[in-house]
Amino acid sequence: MSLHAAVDFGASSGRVMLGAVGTDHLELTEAARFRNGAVLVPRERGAALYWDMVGLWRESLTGLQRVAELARAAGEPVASVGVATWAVDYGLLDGDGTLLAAPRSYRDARTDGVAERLHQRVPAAELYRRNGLQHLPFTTVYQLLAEQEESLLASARSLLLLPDLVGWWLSGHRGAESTNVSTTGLADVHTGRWAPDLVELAGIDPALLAPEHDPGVVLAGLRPEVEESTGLDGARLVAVGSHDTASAVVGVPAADERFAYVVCGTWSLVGVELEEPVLTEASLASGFTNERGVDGRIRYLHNVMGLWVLQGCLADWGLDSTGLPPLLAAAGDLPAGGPVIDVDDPVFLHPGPMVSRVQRACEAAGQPVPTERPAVVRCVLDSLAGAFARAVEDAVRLSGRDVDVVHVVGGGAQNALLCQLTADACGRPVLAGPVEATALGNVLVQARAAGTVTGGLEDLRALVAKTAELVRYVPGR
Ligand code: LFR
Repeated sequence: MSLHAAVDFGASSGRVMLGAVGTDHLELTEAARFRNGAVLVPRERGAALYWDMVGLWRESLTGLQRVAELARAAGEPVASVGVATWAVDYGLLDGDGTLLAAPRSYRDARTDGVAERLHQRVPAAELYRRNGLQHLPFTTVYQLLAEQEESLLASARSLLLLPDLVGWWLSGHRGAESTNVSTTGLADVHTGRWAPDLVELAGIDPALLAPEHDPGVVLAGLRPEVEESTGLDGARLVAVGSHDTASAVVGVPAADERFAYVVCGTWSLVGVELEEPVLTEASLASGFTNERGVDGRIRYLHNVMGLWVLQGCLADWGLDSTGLPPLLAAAGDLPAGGPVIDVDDPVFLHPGPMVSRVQRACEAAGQPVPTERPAVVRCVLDSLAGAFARAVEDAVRLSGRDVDVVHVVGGGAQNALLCQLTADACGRPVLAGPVEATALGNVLVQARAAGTVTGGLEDLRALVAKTAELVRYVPGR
């Protein structure tokens, strides 16, 4: 048995977990949970949307301190720490390693129109063949093009993706983990390594980028000051699937390869796992991405706007997630066949009032406009379930991979109405759970690096399947 700490930042909440892993044992204990969200900060040229990275760092240290206490109580040392966050965003550092500014959020409006301008120079189909990514306006390559308009790049000597930034703060190791590198648009889809031609296209000095490494590598010990403040003596930083979705896909309790997944959080990432990328025109047209998974697998998936839309509605009503259960109960009592919207429409991407955007989308589509809260919730969930089903069907059609079951992992696995609607829309059984798939994938890769568990992703997933509580939803119930 070995103990590992998982630092896991999501766009709306973060957590630090203690994982205990053995050949027949997999258990998480929550050491800290905290809210997260991008914040608008005024500037002369209009506000910009930032992540409070320093605040997240403070929460990580507090969480790691608690991890050390829990481990001491269990009488076992913590062998290692792994970090995962959302993808594409980065911090810029000067030559001294000082973070030059709070990292910008991918939802910032600075990338509006940037991709379209680049595609006039380099056709989207050509980029797709090189980097394998669906068109999302906020992919790092487009953010860097927008960054050229700002003053920060001139002083930057280093660019670190967010989990690598936290890793650098923890250990002093400067690197770039390959699952997250694959989301930047700057990497070769076949190798997962920085592609010089794509880096040039982004207009940045290649020297800003850190050397790539794969998940499972032991990177470094912790900085003495981090050891001292957390009490994590002797723990090492281990590379995990630092893109949260990559770790979550490791944590999917699939029995064999005939599965689709919905990693359902602020975003919902819907797809299959493949050995080789799919780079056809049809794949590009359907908005499918080829991101790198742990062990060199391909996460062939589509980004569905996800619970972000629901979270935005709750925020409009002044509610947090505790206000959701009664709304879900009422929404579940409404008949099927109500209004649906295209949740992938970029109008939903930026922060701001959400209910009115949902209502306008219904109106524009010539559908009944939901006014009562349960009707709005039902409209959002029906729309998400429909989008999940389309993405599963597309993934099957475009990749040729047959799928017997749809695994829903992440926070959305707790939403019974969404899971049932998803099973109904997909016409396939849904297996829901675990909620903390990202943290599980994180600690499992660390435990494998420590030698506590062995084997491929199938073996790691078998351990999740054996230890997690899963709920099965059958279509048409
Ligand atoms: C999910 C996620 C998605 C990525 C989006 C933006 O948390 O990492 O996979 O497309 O956030 O980074």
